[in-house]
Amino acid sequence: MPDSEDTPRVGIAMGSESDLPVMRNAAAILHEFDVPYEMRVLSAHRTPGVMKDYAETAADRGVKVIIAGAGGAAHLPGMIAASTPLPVLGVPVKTSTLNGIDSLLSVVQMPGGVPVGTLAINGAKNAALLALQILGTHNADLQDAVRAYKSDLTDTVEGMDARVQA
Ligand code: RP5
Repeated sequence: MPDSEDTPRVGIAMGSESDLPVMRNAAAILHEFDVPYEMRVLSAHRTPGVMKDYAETAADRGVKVIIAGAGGAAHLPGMIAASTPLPVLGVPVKTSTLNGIDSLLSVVQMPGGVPVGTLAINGAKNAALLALQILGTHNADLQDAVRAYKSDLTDTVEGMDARVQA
C-alpha cells in the first residue's frame, strides 16, 4: 500500500462537475489542514464501472476515508459504500427542484449493513472535518490541529458574546 506523505488520504467524489461549488468546501478544509486528498467526478448512473473501480481500489491506494457528494437521485455515496470497506461520508447536494430533500433522503436511507455517514444538505465542510477527526484517531498531530480548530471556534463565539453584551 502506498505510504508517502503525498499519498491521498481522503477521496472526494462527486456525481457531476455541477457539484463542485459545494464539494470544493471539503477540499478547502483538507487543504487548510495539509491533508492530501484526491478529487474525482464519478457518477453512479453515468459511469458506474469507473465508480465501482474507484471504490474497490481506494483502500489499497492508501485512501482512508471517502467523502461522496451527489444531488437528486443521489446514489453515489451508497454505491461507493457498497464497494469499499472504508468509511464513506455522504453529502446531499442541494437541488433546484426539491431543495436537496431528494438528495438527503437518497443518501441517508441506507439499508442495514451498508452505512453512509450522512452530513447536512451541502455539508461538505463538516464532511471534511469529520474525515479529519477520523484520521486523527491514528494521527496525534492531526488530532491536535482539530483541537486547535475547535478552540478557535470557541474564541470566535466568545467574541460574539462579548460584543452582544457590550
Ligand atoms: C447527480 O445529478 C449529480 O450529483 C448532480 O448533483 C445532479 C445533476 O447533475 P448534472 O445534470 O448537473 O450533471 O448525479
